[in-house]
Amino acid sequence: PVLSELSDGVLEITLNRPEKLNAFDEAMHVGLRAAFDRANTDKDVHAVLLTGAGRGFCSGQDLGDRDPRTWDAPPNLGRTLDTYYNPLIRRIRGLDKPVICAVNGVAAGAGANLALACDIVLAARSARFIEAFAKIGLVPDTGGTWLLPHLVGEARAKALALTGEPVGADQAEAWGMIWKVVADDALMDEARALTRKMAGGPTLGLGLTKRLVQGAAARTLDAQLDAERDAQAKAGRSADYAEGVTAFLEKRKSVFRGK
Ligand code: LHQ
Repeated sequence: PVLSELSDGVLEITLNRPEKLNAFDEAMHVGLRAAFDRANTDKDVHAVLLTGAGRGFCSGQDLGDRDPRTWDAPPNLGRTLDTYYNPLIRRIRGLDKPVICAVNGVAAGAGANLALACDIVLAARSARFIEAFAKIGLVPDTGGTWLLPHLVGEARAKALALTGEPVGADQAEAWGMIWKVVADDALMDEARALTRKMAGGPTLGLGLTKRLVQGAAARTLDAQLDAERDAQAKAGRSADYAEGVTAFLEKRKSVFRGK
């Protein structure tokens, strides 16, 4: 239920259960985990593009997996989060390479928060984001209660989470919930071009940049200045820094090697 393909430094990962709008079942979790593990360990991967097959991006947990009409006792959803969703979000945020998300259609529940956890989110104009959890008596998970207030502020975060009202792609862009809306038929071309560009970038510096921005919320300005100093010291020793400056001085395009 997960396809992945490597070309030009880009690992393109496609959620592939289109008949269920790419709802998460166990096999999809296992496949997605394996794809992100490869993104982490394979030196040929310099950026990741995550998208969904068919008309949806991801509809969250497969609600058919646990049918309350047939269970003997309620399931332990905390364990499901510990086993599957939380490690997935940690993998994405902890990956020292850019993760671009192309939201091709509806992103609901854990599927919405999976998209929001990625580094750069593009969405088709027809896509929508739905914090569907309240409709079934659950709380937003998969990072939603942290990501939403950081992205759109507490007022919108609470209203979205409490009502489960859909947010269209244009609204999401206007609120700063995502990076950019793209016409439906241009989404994949634009997302691939952006991810290829990221893959051809100074990977070490980009990874350090991602970590700095993510870490900022938990630090004071003073501590962040120190973190920038430490990261810049590393970036300053990279081959790509020397190449970037040399290319500038030689008035040519830089050729980064990702280290
Ligand atoms: C689905 C699903 C789906 C199964 C569409 N499951 N089949 C974490 C820990 C552990 C457990 C609990 O949850 C979590 C986190 C979560 O993610 S909770 C939130 C789970 N997701 C939802 O509540 C969303 C449920 N889906 C919907 O509300 C709608 O399907 C949306 C708004 C996503 C799309 O609506 P439509 O565009 O009208 O499409 P549709 O409803 O007709 O869906 C197409 C098919 O996909 C349909 O199957 P069918 O056989 O009738 O054609 C749906 O049953 C199926 N599907 N989502 N999550």
